[in-house]
Amino acid sequence: MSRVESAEVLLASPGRNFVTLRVTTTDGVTGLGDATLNGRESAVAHYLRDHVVPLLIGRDPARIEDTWQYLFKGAYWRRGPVTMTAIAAVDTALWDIKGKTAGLPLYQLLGGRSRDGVLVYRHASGASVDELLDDVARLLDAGCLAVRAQAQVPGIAGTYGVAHGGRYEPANAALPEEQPWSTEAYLDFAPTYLAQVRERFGFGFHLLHDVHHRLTPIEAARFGQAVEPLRLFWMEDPTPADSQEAFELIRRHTTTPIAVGEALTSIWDVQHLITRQLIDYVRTTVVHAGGLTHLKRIFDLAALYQVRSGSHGASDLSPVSMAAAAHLDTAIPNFGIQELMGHPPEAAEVFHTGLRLDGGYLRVSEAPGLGVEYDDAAAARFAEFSPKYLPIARRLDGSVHDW
Ligand code: CS2
Ligand code: MG
Repeated sequence: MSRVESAEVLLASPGRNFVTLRVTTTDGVTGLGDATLNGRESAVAHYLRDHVVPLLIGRDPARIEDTWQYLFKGAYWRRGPVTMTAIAAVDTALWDIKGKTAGLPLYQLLGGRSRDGVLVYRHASGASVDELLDDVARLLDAGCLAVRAQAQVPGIAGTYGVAHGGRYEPANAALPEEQPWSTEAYLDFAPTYLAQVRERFGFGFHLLHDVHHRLTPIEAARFGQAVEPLRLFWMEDPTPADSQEAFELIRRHTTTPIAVGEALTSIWDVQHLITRQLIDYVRTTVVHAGGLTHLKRIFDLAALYQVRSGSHGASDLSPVSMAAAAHLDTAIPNFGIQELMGHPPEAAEVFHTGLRLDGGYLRVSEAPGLGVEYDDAAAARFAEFSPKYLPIARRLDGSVHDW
């Protein structure tokens, strides 16, 4: 019987930091899992090397559910991003191995195709409204069907999601950069530029916006009301989800759809949000919410309450995650939309994926498993790996705010 022979934690920085787990079986089959936790990469790398890899050696790679339970319940300490990212990496690698062993692309093992393509949304942003409008035009011209729009709030350097020099990478500093933030300025400004996007380009595409945890529930309710005529596909993370009940207040005031979950790591973190129908899209991901096994469990719960998936797909989720997400998105009945921020070009040298963007849809390859190859020679060219931090937001009075 096949056994896990080795598991390697691979660090590479092709344009940004990525942590990858590669599991190899005694039959010589390899599986890949993304283990990247933006700004805390080495914590997961150490967790895997010190506490998980030794437990994997000699295990039956086919026992995916059992391995998940073993790592989750066996840790005693529950949940949390480091643990759940480490478990996710193992889980994804084992699914990859199962697909390769069966000779089937992963979506086939997850129930088969529910759709031809995976609707994705791309990012448009600008340091000014004119720049944002040009960026939206660029994406719509390229055939994009869903666009997230973010513009710099005048005078507020801490505005989330604005690309500088054509690229947006949230974790880019050796120590956290501190940026000023004004909720008042954002609340006055954001609805006006979203309105300009609709005025210029109409309603024939999906428009999304990420609030990035910056508002209180009542502020979020006000924002949701203000943008109702613009018919957003969603407002994302309107308030931090540390309290799931907080969304009851927002829901009472606005019909703007809500998406939450990119920073949440387990089914229990979204249980109330889903079962009370406080959100419309759940943004948990393969890499941070315990892998395909656990994410499918979350999406199955969501399906009972007419909540759809809308997985996080920022550049800090590696191409391995994007491939795994696209397979799950292809298979589940209650798929909503998939974020596709894209990666620095160097990442494609290390991760060869068969993913294809076709107009506004992402299509998975028919290669067995995830369909991703890790190029060790290319990774060696990007071996320099140093900690990078996300910024920190401070209100104008100097106190720390949610970034
Ligand atoms: C985000 C991310 O893509 C998104 O919606 O909110 O940019 C997020 O800030 C990063 O993934 C944090 O690592
Ligand atoms: Mg977000």
